[in-house]
Amino acid sequence: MKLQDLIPIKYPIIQGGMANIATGEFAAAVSNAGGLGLIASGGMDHIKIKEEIDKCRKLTDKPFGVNLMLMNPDVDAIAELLYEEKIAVITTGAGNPGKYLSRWKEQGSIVIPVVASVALAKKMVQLGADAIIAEGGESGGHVGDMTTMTLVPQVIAAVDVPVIAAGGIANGNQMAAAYALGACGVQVGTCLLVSEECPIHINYKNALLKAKDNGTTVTGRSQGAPVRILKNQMARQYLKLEKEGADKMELEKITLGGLRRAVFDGDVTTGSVMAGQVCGQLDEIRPIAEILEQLYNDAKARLDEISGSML
Ligand code: TUI
Repeated sequence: MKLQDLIPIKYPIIQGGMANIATGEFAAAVSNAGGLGLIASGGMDHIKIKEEIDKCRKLTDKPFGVNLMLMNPDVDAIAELLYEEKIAVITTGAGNPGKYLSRWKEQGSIVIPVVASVALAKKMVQLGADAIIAEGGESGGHVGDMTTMTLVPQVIAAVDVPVIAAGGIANGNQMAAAYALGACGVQVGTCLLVSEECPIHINYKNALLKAKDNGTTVTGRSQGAPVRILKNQMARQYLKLEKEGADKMELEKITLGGLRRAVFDGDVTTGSVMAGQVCGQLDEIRPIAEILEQLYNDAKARLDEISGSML
């Protein structure tokens, strides 16, 4: 199945959630450029999210969605808001959205949970999910243990709904690889951070452009909440403390407000600079429309090229 048959979008490309970054304005820019833009709910309460939804509606007549971050303290009120607002597409992350699914389906939302395991994918489909985003640990932010290469085919084998691949996708060859694995679309985040329209501090963008292939690390494994971020002073200190067996309180002291510090203040030294492992591939700041068009065209060209050359 084509993702464009499930959601009327030009390119089969969904924007990743990206807490504190993906505002209504940013989501509208992604949707206007031909992808599926999403308003991220991480870091916002339901009142602020309602404002972002209103803004997005003013800025685009294309479909857009909201990503519900399930660790958000205001999660129940946000879930209800998404129902009331009849949000066209709802994606979720960092947890199990099972208890909200039937309510969202009542009013016709397309529900696409982001999962990092086969077990959660199966549960979500049993509860009525329309599609699944299978996200490998190459991605930025909160991550699971599996890689995209291993997770996507195993999720596809386990469920009978369309599967979208995420994690480690920022160019046409990687998008083509996702299709080779059987995915019907991709979710991308990190490559959109270096777009002209992305509302993060310029220091955040520059840190991404400077980062090399091994520029990220995963903090928080000891706390059961692994988060992929750029290596910086904070990340090194955090990993050292984790190694020494520091407790939750001590660790939280250095990460508290870290994402906001990076996004809004441009503090890329002690801030939490969430990014995926594709950061080493990024070398310029471009308009979203150009990023999406090239991703799509290059993936098509790559798939044409290999279909004639293999075996
Ligand atoms: O959710 C994401 N990525 C995110 S959320 C986020 S906001 C944040 N801020 C500070 C600290 C932590 C998070 C930044 N990036 N991706 C989707 C995703 N979901 N990855 C992994 C999972 C996941 C993990 C465990 C989903 C479910 C789960 O367990 C569910 C269960 O039932 O056990």
